[in-house]
Amino acid sequence: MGKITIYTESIPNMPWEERPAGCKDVIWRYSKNPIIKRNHIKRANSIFNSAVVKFKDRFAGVFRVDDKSRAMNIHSGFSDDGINWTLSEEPIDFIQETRDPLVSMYKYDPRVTWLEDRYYITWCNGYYGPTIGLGYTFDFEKFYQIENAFLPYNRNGVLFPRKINGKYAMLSRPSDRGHTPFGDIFYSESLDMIHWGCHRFVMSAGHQYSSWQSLKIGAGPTPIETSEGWLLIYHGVLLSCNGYVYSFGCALLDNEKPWIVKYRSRSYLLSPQELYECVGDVPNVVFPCAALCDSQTGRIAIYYGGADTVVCLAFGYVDEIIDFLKSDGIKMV
Ligand code: BMA
Repeated sequence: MGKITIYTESIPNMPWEERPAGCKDVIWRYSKNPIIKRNHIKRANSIFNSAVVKFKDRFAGVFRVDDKSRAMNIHSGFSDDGINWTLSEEPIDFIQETRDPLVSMYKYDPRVTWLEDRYYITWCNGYYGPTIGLGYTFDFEKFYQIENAFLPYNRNGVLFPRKINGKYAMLSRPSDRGHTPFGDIFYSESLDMIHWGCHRFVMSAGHQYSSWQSLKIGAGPTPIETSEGWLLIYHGVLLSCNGYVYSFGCALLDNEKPWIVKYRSRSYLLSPQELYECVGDVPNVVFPCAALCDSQTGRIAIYYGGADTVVCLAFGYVDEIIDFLKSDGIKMV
């Protein structure tokens, strides 16, 4: 494969650890996982599925914190190195920029995307059922909430980091009220970040692809643009006799028509195997919500939740992930 170009910024100080000797996997875990334990702040029952971005010459993020009353909310956080985090003790108090006050019964599974001039946050927002909440911040101090993108029920809303064909673009996963036993990824467009339409089917779950993604799938981190297409990391769920198993893999989407899938994983990139992924409030879950990528070296650091309890890190190289997709993955077009 020729050298691929990655259309993101360079983050020379992003967290990194070389592939361990003898490891043949495409991505590998950080040796000091988990980076955030469940009791990292006083009120937390668990801290997991969280989103991290470069912020000035440091890092900032939005973290899923389920508190000791088991309320689900999101908190801001800062870090010098992307590994050691200081999290706000209080949930984010959004300034409402909606037409009238918008009830938010819970918030979870945030994603953060730098787009044009600000950091947008999408999350699963409780509005008479789960849907996609939207907000933004310039500084991770003040946060503004705008209208929900969709009607309930929807989850796993992830923005693309640039307009595509002149429109904001989002992936999401229509679902239902509960622990949805189905789920495919769709694409939607908006001129103003408020009204979303032109919905297009992107990809479905199914045994025909492979078992780890047979029950449902959902977009993970903000897609990473490369000369080969958008690199999308997504989670997939297998229903075993012991319940759901969450792994993650990747896909390549067409640059200008991202509803066209070029390749998708046959084998997963990561599945729950370490203790902190197999044991926790929900066993057997790895759930990615963010990735940092250095365009110069092609290094990627994937932030994922372990067992709905802790925050973890895994590393890899974008060109190796794309090679893996092309050699082991399923060619879709
Ligand atoms: C999904 C979401 C995730 C969670 C996963 C496993 O439906 O609720 O937040 O990590 O289930 O429990």
